[in-house]
Amino acid sequence: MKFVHTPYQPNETIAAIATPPGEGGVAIIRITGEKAFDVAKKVFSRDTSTFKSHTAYHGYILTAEGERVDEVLMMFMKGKKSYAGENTAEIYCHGGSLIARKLLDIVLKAGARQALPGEFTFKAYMNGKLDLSQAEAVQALIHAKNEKMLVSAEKQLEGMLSNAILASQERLNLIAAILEAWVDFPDEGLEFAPMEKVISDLEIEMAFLKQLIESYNEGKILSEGLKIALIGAPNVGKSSLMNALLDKERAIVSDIAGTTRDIVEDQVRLNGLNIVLTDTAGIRETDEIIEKEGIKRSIKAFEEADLVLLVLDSTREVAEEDKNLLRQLSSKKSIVIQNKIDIGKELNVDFPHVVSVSALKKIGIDQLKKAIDDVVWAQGAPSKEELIITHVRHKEALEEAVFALSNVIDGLKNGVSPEFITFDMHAALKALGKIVGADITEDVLTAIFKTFCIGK
Ligand SMILES: Nc1nc2c(ncn2[C@@H]2O[C@H](COP(=O)(O)OP(=O)(O)OP(=O)(O)O)[C@@H](O)[C@H]2O)c(=O)[nH]1
Ligand SMILES: [Mg+2]
Repeated sequence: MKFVHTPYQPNETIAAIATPPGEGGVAIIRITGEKAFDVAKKVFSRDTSTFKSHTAYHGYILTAEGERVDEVLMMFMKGKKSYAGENTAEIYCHGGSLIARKLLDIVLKAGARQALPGEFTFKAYMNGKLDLSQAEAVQALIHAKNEKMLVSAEKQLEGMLSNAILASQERLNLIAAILEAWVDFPDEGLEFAPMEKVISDLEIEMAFLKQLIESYNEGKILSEGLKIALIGAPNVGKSSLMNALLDKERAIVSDIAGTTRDIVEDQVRLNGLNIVLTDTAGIRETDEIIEKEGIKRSIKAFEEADLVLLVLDSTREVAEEDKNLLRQLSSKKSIVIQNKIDIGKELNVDFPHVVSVSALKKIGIDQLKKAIDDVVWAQGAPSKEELIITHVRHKEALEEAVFALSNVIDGLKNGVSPEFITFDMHAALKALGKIVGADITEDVLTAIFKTFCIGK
């Protein structure tokens, strides 16, 4: 593979501060590449020629003029036995951002290039330490904001997804070989395997891939979080509930119907998930031009939400406008909330998830949080053993594979010429290969690695 157009050049020696910016106990400067040890030798106060791999040596970093800049530990990691899978030198220096920056400049002057975002991981990928899905897992691991995402990223890093994909490819390869035989030996081909068996094997494989695609519903919630919209008629207490869930006075509350005119958004962590909460304008018939626009936005928020909280006022009967909204809910994950339960009474609503709360008195808020969890994980929260995909790139590759396999099956059932069938079979295999990084274009690679932080 050549990398003419991407800024990631696998043969170059690169360096970066591998620790986060700011002050800390230690900072690490990582240098990797063919010339890593030469660069390290130039900047270190000791003779490095006898350095053993994976052993720390004490010394000083010197400027080109021989001036001591910092007292450090230096470690060499030879060959494959490093994160990037190539010669690596690491300098452990004092953890101020200025000092680390200064040392990095010295290292760069000694012959290394500043590493690009994710370039160490890119090298690990190029040097066969990780496949692409594992490289993506490194990124997911760093950014994991909840326990479940962490577990899922760890499994992906261990290669659980890669292994599942490779195993599927292996099974499909066997079928592909049979189909090839049909092309090469059309007369005797059917002796290799009966058509029904080939089709049923393909169907089993397709079901497996579809199940992985399905798992993205959960994977997306873990990796990206959840959008929750508070919807309802005016004055039912949506803004009050927003504030209760956020535990701060974020949205304006008043007893005037039509207080909230625009969308109010804020983030909160609920049950270990990142949630974007959206408060909306109360929905009713109106000729008032600003309110009309607000209601338009409410409807948009409703449509975009992953979960809808429909708020009712328990001090009054369910009105026609409430009923209208209730009817819309069937298309969404949703919970009906009977608010103002401190002064109201339970309404007669027929809905799977109904929770009574008082946003004002903060009654029932924990039950609501629990109900949110139940609805989000209606099919069960992902268990530790379950393989779930959390990258949209993987989902799209799987969909491509399923599409190609369905063409293969259709082709077989309809007696399409074997050449076309094998073409689709290869397309399916190729699509799966994208997940682990086979046949990946430079653009895709660059797009993946540039989202990483510098120094990883
Ligand atoms: N007693 C009681 N009053 C509440 C409760 N929740 C809200 N209210 C009151 O109901 C009125 C309306 O509350 P808001 O939160 O502004 O209602 P809203 O649904 O955002 O209204 P709009 O923005 O106009 O659509 C305010 O006077 C609140 O204090 C509750 O649980 N109990
Ligand atoms: Mg409001």
